Amino acid sequence: MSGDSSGLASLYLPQRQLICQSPEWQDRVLGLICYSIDQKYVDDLINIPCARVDLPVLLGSEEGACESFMVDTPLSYCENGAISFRRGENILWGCLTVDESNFSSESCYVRGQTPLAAASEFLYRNIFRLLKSQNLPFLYRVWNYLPDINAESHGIERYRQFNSGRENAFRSCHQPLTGNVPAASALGSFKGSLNVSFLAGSIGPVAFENPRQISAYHYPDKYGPCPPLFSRANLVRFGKKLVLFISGTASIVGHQSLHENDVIAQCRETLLNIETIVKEANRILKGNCFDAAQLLFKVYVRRSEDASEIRAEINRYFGLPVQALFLQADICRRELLIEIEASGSHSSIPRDQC
Ligand code: 3EB
Repeated sequence: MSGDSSGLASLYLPQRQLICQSPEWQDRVLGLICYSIDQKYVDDLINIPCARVDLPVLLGSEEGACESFMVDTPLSYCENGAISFRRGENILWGCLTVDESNFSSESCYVRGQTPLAAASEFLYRNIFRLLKSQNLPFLYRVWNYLPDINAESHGIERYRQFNSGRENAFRSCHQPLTGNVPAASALGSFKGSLNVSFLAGSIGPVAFENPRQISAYHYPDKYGPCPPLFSRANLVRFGKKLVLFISGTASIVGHQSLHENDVIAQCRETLLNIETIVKEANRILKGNCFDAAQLLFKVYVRRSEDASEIRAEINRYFGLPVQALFLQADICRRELLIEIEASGSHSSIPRDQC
């Protein structure tokens, strides 16, 4: 999505570039997701919501990096409880962290919830409450980072605990549980707290699915008692642009993980899933609005030593060097070694071409 002069644009920046941004940039940035960024680079970011996520940046110059979300409309900054956010007339970007240890009380256990499930429910309830009060009800895209995602506690994997807390919040806030659910990514971090960033707005998104995969919200219960609530992708109209958000995508066909222990085969399967989602977007829009090779990618790699081979495979697959940020993270199924998210934008005018 980089380089756009209008609408919503996303851009990756190495941490050292954060200190030399113009006042105009500071006025136009909705929010930042900062990966392994040194405190000194965020100290000067005043009134810019900034999610700090402890995932190592790979293949760069061994320094932190961030994703910045830019708009061309006036913004205001606010804090509401645990949430820091910036909003324009039709768009809002926010982030919050929640400390699980605040949810270890008797009352959670009485409700049959683990601390992580209770913290996840609290967090999502706060997001939905904010969106309602801001009159920007549609949640477009969520980035979920939780420590030790594959670890088991209280007899259940932590990712599954997160899923049950998320589902409770969706239910109690009267959100749909299928169909128009947000696009999302969910990754395991190595330290820190449960950390969620989100983009929301006033215009309803068009969520859609990947024909090669069962919708995550219909996964069978062998993957846990509550399914993950996200759509494979969505399309959002913003200003003159149409923005495509592709959720975290992995080597899953139907509901099954494929190519255990083969990171390159997993990478190819993931890219085929992404290409299929892009084709689906173009089919819905009745035009070749999006080209997979031109998207902005974020590549989560379980084993840092796989990163350069993965980068070579992605560039080979598309036949050109793509824009991508590589991060080390745990993926939500133990056998998965890679997850890739992507986004892009398209000038939505003239309407008849799209
Ligand atoms: C998958 O396809 C891989 O729980 O929000 C990808 C994106 C995944 C989002 C989530 C999980 C989530 O099931 C995992």
